[in-house]
Amino acid sequence: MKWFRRQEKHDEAEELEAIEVGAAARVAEEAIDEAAEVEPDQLEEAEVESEEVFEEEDQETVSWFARLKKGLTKSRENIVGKISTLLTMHGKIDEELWDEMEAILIQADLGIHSTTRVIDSVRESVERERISDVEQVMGLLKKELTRILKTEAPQTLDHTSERRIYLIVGVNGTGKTTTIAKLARSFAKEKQSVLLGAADTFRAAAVEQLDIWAKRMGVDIVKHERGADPAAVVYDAIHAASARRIDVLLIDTAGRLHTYVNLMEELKKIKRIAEREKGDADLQTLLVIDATTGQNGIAQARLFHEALEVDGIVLTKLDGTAKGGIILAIHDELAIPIRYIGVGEGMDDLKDFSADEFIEALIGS
Ligand SMILES: Nc1nc2c(ncn2[C@@H]2O[C@H](COP(=O)(O)OP(=O)(O)O)[C@@H](O)[C@H]2O)c(=O)[nH]1
Ligand SMILES: [Mg+2]
Repeated sequence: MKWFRRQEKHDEAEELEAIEVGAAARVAEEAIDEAAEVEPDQLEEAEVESEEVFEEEDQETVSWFARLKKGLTKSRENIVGKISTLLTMHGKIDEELWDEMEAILIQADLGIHSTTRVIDSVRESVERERISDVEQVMGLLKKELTRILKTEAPQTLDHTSERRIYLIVGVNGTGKTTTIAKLARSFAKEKQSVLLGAADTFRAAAVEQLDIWAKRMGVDIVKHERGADPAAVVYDAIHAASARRIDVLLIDTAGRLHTYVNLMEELKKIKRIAEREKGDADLQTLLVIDATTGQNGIAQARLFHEALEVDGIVLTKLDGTAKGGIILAIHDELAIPIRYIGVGEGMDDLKDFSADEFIEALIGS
């Protein structure tokens, strides 16, 4: 990775760190200067990278489960590894064991609420079933984590609807554009027609980046010049998709504007236009959250959900964190279904979320 990209990631991480419910507006305002212009070499970099990703992908035959397992390595070591060691070392079920387990789950970002739920429930099973063998605790834990991750709502999006529009929203750097590319590729593989809408008109780089992906994937894109009204792009994209009877329209949006309030107002307007113009298409708003931002991602989700009524979450970069427990906190505290998870930068590193598969990859049997 080139230095400036490392730096950029670092800056983004710091910025995300700073976004909390009360501070969101101030942070977004401070961020404006950074967002203004694009370095020309940054675009070249993006192009080279896309090619690399494709070459890599062509050679990749690794199954999704293997990718998921590999992506969750850090979290597995941090959660399961530590708990296994604890169970072995401690050797008995007592108050201290629960306290230690609680500490492990909290530092893995499950959040206080889901941690308490998990521990209470495992304890209850232990008491009810009169379990004294510490080795059985892991099995109970796995069962409880799966239970929490399974909601009554269907975990996958309704792919049966004939025409779909996905509005992809989220803070900059979370992986919106990459997710769009990954989704476009997976839908195209299923022989569905795909159109991209470049409604992040705030940064020229954003349109360019999406344009590059569109070319690589051989899908069409609707774009306007930089600074254009994103709602107008959405309007045009929806009408183009409708006229051409396109199966899936994926709309990229900005993650940073002059003020946080501006961003939400713009996104609300985009959504209003999309609702009004969608015709017989099904509209879904997907919020992209970077798993490496931890509890902060939950604060972001609350803000976006409040403004936009998000239909589902795409949790990216699970491969980059040891705190994959965030997935439980999101699920438990927000009650917004997780639709897709990303475990790498490769084009095949995004899939429908399945609770069973996730827990199997994290804990195994
Ligand atoms: N490791 C990893 N990186 C990802 C994942 N998803 C996206 N990224 C990277 O995150 C960075 C920002 O992505 P981008 O799509 O430009 O974010 P946007 O600003 O929200 O559009 C890029 O370097 C992506 O390759 C993921 O699941 N895992
Ligand atoms: Mg983007």
